[in-house]
Amino acid sequence: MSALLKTHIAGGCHRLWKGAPRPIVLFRSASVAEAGSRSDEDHVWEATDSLTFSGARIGSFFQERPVLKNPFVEDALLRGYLRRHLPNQEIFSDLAAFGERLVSEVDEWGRECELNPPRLVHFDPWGRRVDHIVTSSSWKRMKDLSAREGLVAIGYERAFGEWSRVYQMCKLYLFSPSSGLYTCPLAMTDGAAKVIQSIGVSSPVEEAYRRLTSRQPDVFWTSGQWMTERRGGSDVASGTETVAVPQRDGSYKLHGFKWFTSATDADMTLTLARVQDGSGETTPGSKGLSLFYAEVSRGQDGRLRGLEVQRLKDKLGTRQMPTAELLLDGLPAFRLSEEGRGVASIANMLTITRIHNSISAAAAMRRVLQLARDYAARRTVFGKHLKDHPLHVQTLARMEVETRGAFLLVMDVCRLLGCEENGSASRQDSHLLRLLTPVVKLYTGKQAVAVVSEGLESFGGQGYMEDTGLPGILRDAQVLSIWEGTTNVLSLDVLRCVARSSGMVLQAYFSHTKSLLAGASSFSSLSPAVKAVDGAVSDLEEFIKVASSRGADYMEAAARDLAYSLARIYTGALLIDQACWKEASSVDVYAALRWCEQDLCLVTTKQRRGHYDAGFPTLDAALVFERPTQGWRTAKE
Ligand code: UCC
Repeated sequence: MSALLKTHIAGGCHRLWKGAPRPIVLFRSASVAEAGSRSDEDHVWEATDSLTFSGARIGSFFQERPVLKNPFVEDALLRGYLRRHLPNQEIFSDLAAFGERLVSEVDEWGRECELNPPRLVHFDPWGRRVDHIVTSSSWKRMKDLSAREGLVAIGYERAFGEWSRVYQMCKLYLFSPSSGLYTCPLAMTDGAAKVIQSIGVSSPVEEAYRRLTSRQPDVFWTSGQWMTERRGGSDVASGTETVAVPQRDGSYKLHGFKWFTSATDADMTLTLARVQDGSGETTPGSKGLSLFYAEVSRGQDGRLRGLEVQRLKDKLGTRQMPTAELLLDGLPAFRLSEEGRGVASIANMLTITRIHNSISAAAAMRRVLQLARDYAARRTVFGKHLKDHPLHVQTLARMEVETRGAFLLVMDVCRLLGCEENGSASRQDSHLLRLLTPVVKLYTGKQAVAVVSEGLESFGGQGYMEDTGLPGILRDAQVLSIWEGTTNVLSLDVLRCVARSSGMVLQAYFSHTKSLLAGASSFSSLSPAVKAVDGAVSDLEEFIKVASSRGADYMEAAARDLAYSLARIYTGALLIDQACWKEASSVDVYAALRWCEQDLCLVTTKQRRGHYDAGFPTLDAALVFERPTQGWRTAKE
């Protein structure tokens, strides 16, 4: 044994010596020898300070970290898109300067928000209930920055007409990955301003509107959106228990429990409740819901008026931002909608927050790619930089195609929103906006998780280390497919808007997609992509024809695949259209070709395999809920 150990130690030292730049002098450890606890052959060696792995020295190689560069300057597609649609020097200068500030200052604040998450102080030192949500100084700085940079205001000032939304969302796209999730309160703030605008900017929300859309930090307010209750967040119609008790002055007091309220440090909120009649009864279902406006304020005793913060949520990600359970205990509120029109009235907010969600999804993909790209030029492995390994670059290229597709899809929805708000939208545009809003949200949410996860892998083990800041991108991405409507709920929303419009939204979809393809007919380099999208459009039209005669269950079984097909086909057409632009590069063409290689019309593929036929739900259920066969029972069974 001792002989073996000796050989092993000597061998180990020999390897180190060989690798070290200078000869190493080895000597026997005096302390061990003197203690006499080991035989003479049990040598323990110490090294002189020329050995690089000794004492506090941990070797001389340190991997360079990925460096964040100006995200506007670095983003070829974003710049190309703006040059094509919004070639305005003022906007370019603003975005370039903002990008610089993000790198030099704001990104660090975002990290600080993550490292110093909000906490809830229930009581003051003397035992009085205060329910104070303590946030970091960086979180507060984000609010000032958002006001000054006009991150909500740009959409309402409309200085660039129908392109104002695109400008605003491009700025948010740059901001999002550095914002420490401040984009969440901004999404709801934007949504609340939109709801107020659509209902009419008048008392009692005139002042709120002015504040939500202000560029002055001391005036600017953020809004919450309190929808989810304990029964769940998807089926709002049956899940909402909150009641609104009418007051003599025409206002209401709200009583209920909100289970998820995000960015709960907001100044005001929009929420849903059921108005109680004279005998204390309420109307169940969607028809009983009305929309309310409430300010978050404190009484002279320092307590929140009509509100208690029960606890902060312990979440997988988005920890930078307070999410709370709230007891509404007589919260003073004003009814904004007609009675029973709550869901329809808050729908405008959902449209805006779902678009913000998609922006954050595309932005997360872009951020991880920018870092991975930088890292690929720094990290050497198997004798060369990562960027010189074709397999690594192939993986990044596939992520890039997804990211480009997501960007163009979400920007097109922003374009449509801008047109609608500017009064320049055709009926076709409005139909498209309604259909594509759930589609872009559900599709980009899923893409973000996949691309960001792949992105983390491109950093090897470092991508899994919390203190690199990289895992946080993945944790935060996971929420994008959950809040604001899960993938399945939004797939059903697609069906709902098809039915409510008697198919008009689909007509608009087919018509616009075909018009995008028509512009590409003379580009031979794009012909495989055009052919693929063209074929997928025909398949989808055929699917709709067949499926509409098969009943609601059939359509519901196909809903998710239908939504994915709508996203892939439309995005393919957008990539082709971008590649036809006179200043497009060969890279734009390549991206379009790559995108269109995938199964664009997934719903037809699955239909051909009978996935939506009557027997399949039973088979799926059998697969999911299969019980082990009996036999060899344990004593407890
Ligand atoms: O609150 C949450 C977290 C907050 C954080 C947000 C930050 C995001 C920032 C991202 C950036 C980082 S999570 C809350 C999540 N919950 C939801 O999103 C709700 C999900 N469920 C749905 O979307 C459902 O489809 C419901 C609740 C809308 C279904 O309700 P109903 O009552 O069954 O709806 P109906 O009967 O289908 O529609 C009622 C009315 C109709 O209008 P009318 O009566 O005029 O025909 C519909 O056309 O509402 C209209 N409507 C819509 N309009 C319903 N959905 C929409 C829509 N999407 N767009 C336009």
